[in-house]
Amino acid sequence: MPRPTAALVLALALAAPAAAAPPSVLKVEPPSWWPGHSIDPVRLMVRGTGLHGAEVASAGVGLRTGPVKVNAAGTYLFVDVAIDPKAAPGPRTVTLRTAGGTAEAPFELLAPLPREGRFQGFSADDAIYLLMPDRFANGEASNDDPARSPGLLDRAKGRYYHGGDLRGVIERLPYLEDLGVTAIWLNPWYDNVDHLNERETYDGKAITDYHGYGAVDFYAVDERLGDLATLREMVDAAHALGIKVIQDQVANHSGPYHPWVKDPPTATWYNGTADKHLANTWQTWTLQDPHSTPEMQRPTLEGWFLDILPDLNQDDPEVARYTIQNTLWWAGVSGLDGIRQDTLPYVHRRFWKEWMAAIKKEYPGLTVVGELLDGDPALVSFYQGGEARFDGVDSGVDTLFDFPLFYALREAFARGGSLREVAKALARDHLYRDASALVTLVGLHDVPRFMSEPGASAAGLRAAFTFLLTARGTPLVYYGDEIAMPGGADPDNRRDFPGGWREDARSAFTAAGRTPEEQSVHSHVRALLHLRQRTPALRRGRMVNLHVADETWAYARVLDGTAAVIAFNTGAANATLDLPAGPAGLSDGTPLEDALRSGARAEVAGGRLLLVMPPGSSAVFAHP
Ligand SMILES: [Ca+2]
Ligand SMILES: [Ca+2]
Ligand SMILES: [Ca+2]
Repeated sequence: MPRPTAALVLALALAAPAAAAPPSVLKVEPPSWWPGHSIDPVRLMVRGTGLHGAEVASAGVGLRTGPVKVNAAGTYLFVDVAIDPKAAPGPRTVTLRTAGGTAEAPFELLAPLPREGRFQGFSADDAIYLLMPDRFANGEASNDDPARSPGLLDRAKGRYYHGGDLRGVIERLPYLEDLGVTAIWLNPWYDNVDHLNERETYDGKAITDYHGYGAVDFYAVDERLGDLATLREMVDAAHALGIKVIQDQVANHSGPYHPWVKDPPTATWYNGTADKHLANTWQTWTLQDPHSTPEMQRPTLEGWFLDILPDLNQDDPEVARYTIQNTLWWAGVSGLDGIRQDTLPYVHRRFWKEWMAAIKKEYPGLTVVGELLDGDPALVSFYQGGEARFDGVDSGVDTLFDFPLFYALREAFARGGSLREVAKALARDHLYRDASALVTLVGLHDVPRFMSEPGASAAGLRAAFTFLLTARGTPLVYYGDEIAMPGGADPDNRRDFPGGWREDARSAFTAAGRTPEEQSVHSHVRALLHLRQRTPALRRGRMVNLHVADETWAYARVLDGTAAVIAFNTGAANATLDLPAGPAGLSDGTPLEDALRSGARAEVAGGRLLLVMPPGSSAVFAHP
């Protein structure tokens, strides 16, 4: 027999079927779920290699799987898993089989957390405290410079990690309880990239994603902040002190380093690719313009933030399902109470409707506040749920941040503008289905601090807090504002809370560690928060204007025959306010006392209430 030629050997090799590589499993999302959940079956997304042609060989007791779908690259597999409502909690293994072999996908059935005291939602009865976990308090030094993500810690640099973490939050919960807040919102705790973010540079230098808004894993807590067990511990510890927890979620985009960017689970996972996509043009007004077209809206809905943040395509049913399950998973594993949703307008309203319906179905009490950073109340109100708007969509979103009011507050109380403009902002309340549900604020992480506004003073900040904590809405206190912390544009507005680090020279968490100015604001905010807690009219009362001028203003909050009268004088001289008592429901002889200034009294006489207001002061006159 002649020896085969080299050419023949090559031809034979090409003809022979290549032995398929064995499959592998790298990640299973969600990693766990619950029997008896409103989402059943749950859809698992398995990331791996060599998943072409995969079938489920076995799924474990109490699980039943549906058809399998694999992406063209063989790197992602989707499969529905129905869970027997009586299935016992515990680990399961979904075994996948291909021509090349088998691979095991770990999965777990969890026992649902007791509902009592969890999934509570928030309302005007609450006061929310926003903190950036990297910047609030450092409870664990061991995660400051982890082996997995070394070299990103530098407290001298505003855009590096500073070491704050969930343990630090747990340790400071008593401080927050004493301050009088009843809910905390943390900037995202998702796992962010473990190296410098070379795509988002400042002054030509790479920075870190210390802020948490660049997720590389939507199912993990960043290793610098803690882990899932610590998160659960934080939620339980907060609940034990009567403090609710609000998670910051981002449905619009992933971080630029998410593994999906190079290897998308489906062909339409993102709107575009890293190489070819629209840039976001921020034209949110086109989204509520009856004369707009889908073409006009596309860059705003599908463009990549800053041209670098990959825009998730919620029109891909797998993306929509992934995001809804992810939201419910975080709630279910932690027992959290509310969600702050980032960049709300940049996602189709019809997705929010679907997302909100899924949340309410499983957790009817849970509430969502959406971020629409705009000063136009017509635009912001368009997104509040409760009624279908002209586009036929009821977003279902519980509430939004009151940015239109925020700008008026900054102008009036920091920059020496007119109080009348604040009253005028409130005059737009009729645009909202429920203005009393709006989350009101004088600061947060995306704007320069109040104290760094031109013209700002501690007295102005105190007056702004008097308004914030006595007016309609659910007030939000940005960490550090209660001690008059200064700070310009991001990241200067995200300075470390003094005393949150063991090596700090002083601790503003204690009265002894505060400067007189810090203490003047802290004691004022604390007094107001506690007053609000014990005075239902300040939380739920009808708001009635008694007098409005440029430098003086008085309104009442009226509820069930009780009333509190709130007054301001931003001028440089004493002001006497002669107010009608009737609209506040106050009758002659009713004694009132300023809850903020001991000894200041007033009495209704002849249907009038006379208040003498010192320069640069605010007062809350209530029944003693
Ligand atoms: Ca730490
Ligand atoms: Ca990380
Ligand atoms: Ca988008």
